[in-house]
Amino acid sequence: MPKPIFVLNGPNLNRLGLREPAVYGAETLSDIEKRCSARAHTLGLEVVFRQTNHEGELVDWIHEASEVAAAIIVNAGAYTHTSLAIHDAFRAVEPPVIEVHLSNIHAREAVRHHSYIAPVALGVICGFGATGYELALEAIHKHLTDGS
Ligand code: CA2
Repeated sequence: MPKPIFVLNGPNLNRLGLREPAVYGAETLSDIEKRCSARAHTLGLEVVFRQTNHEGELVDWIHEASEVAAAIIVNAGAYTHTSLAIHDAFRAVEPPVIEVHLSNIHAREAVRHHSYIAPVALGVICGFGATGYELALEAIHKHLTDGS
């Protein structure tokens, strides 16, 4: 059986669609999950889609993904900018990692410009809203298919 792509979401992303639509868009995380499942289906991929507000749970899921996933797409929310623990977890995994953000973190406050994940990721997609998750699936599909 082919390995799934883990799509991991961090803190507060369960609140998407409820506030700050100008920054993060109007779609809920459930809408984004549906878009990911549909896009994955067209690419012949399977997605495991999760969200947590807890740093340690995210670390546990990264460890789990390292055993069972073909790749990891991650929007770690604010932990992106703060978590050495998540950086260390990603350093130790074999599957390729793509970092996604709904907003363009580089056009926002300086504290959001640094990512602990970017140095251990294959690539970073930000600023395209929920479409970024689909772009990440396309990128990972191409990477897994031809190594690009
Ligand atoms: O742009 C992104 O995807 C972020 O990862 C979102 C995080 C933020 O801390 C990062 O700097 C960039 C925040 C997600 C919070 O989302 C909310 C949505 C609606 C209401 C409250 C929070």
